[in-house]
Amino acid sequence: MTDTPLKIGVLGYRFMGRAHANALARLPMFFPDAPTVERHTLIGRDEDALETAADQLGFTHTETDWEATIDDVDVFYNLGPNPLHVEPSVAALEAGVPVLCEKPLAPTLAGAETMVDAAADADVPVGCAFNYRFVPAIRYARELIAAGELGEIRQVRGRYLQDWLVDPEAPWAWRMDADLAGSGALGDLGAHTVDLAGFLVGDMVGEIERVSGHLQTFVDERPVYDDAGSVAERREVSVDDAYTAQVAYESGAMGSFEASRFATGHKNDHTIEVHGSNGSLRFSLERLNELEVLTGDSRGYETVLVTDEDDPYVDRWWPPGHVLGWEHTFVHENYEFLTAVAEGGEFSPSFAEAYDVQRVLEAIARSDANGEWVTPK
Ligand code: SOE
Repeated sequence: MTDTPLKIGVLGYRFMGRAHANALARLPMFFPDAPTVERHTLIGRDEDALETAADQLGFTHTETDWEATIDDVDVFYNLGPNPLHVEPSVAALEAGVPVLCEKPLAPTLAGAETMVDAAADADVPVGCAFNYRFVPAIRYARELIAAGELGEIRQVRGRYLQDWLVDPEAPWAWRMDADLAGSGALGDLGAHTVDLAGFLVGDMVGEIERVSGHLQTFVDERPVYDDAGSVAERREVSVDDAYTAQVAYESGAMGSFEASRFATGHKNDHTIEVHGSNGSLRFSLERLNELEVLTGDSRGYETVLVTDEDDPYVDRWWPPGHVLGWEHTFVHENYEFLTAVAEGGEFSPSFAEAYDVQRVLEAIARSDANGEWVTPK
C-alpha cells in the first residue's frame, strides 16, 4: 500500500458530504491500517457555501465544475443529488477513477445500467453507499442467517418510516420531482430496505420472481419559498410519499416492504425482520447496537447487544457496551471502499449489486402503474 495519500474529490457538501467527510477524518485514528487519504477537492455550485463547507470539512481545494476535478483526484465520491449520479460517475470511470456513489445508484433503471456498464469497462473499484450494510448488528444478523440459525427463510419484512413531509407546507425540493429524483420514498428509503433484505437473505431465498407495488402521493404540490420566507410559487410533487410492496422469491419465501415520509412520530425508523423455520430476528435502526434473536424452542426474542470485541468493526472503537452511532456506519463503509481502492480489490455493494436494487424499485413502480404483479427486468 503506497504512503502517498489518495486524493479524494467529493461532489456534494451537505448531509452526505458531512457524513463521508466525518468518516474520512476518523479513519487515521480508528482504522490506522486504512489508506492515507487527503480530502482534496470539494465540489459544489454555490462558491460561498462551498468555501465555508471546505473549511469545516477539511478539504484543501474547492471546485464548482466537477469535470475539472476528475483529472486532479485519485478517487471520486459522488454524493450529489440523484440527477447528478450518472454523468459525473461515468466521466470519472472513463478517466479510470474509482467511484463511490450515494444511493440510489440513479433515478432510472437506464441510468443505473449506464453506470454499471461504465464500471465494467473501467475495471476499477466502485461502490454504492448503502451504509446500513455496515452496522455491526446487521453483519451479525447476516452471519446467523448464513449459518442456518433461522433455518429455511420464509419471510423478510422491511419498513423505513420518516415523518419530515407530514406538513403540507414543507418546502418543495428536487426529491419531490420524478424527473430529478426518479421516485420518492421508494427510491430514497426503499432502496436501503431492498438492498438490506438482499444482503441478509438473498443467498438463501434466490432471485425475486415477481413483485406487486403500490405508490401513493398524499400532498401533490408544495411551496417554493423566497429568501424572505414567502411562498414564491407552488410546484407539483410528482413522486410517491409512501410505498408498499410484496415480493415473491424463487424459493417460495415472501417479502413485504414499505416506506413513508408521512409516518408521524417516526424520525429515521428503519426496521428489518426475518422469519425462518427455526427462528426469527429483528433489527431497528433506532436501536442500532441491538439485534433481537429467537431461535429453536425459545419462548421469546433475546435482545443481543452487538458491541463485543469480536463483533464486526467493534474492536476498532470502544470496549463492550460503549455503543456506536449512525455515523460509524460511514466510517466502516469508507474503510472498506478505500482499502479496495488501495489494493485494487472489490467493494460490496458494487454498482452491479446496486443495479439489482434498481431493478426491484423499477418493478415496484411498474407494478403500481400496471395494477398487476410484474417480474423485475
Ligand atoms: C432521507 O431523509 C434520508 O436522508 C435518506 O436519503 C438517507 O439515505 C437515509 O440514510 C436517511 O434519510
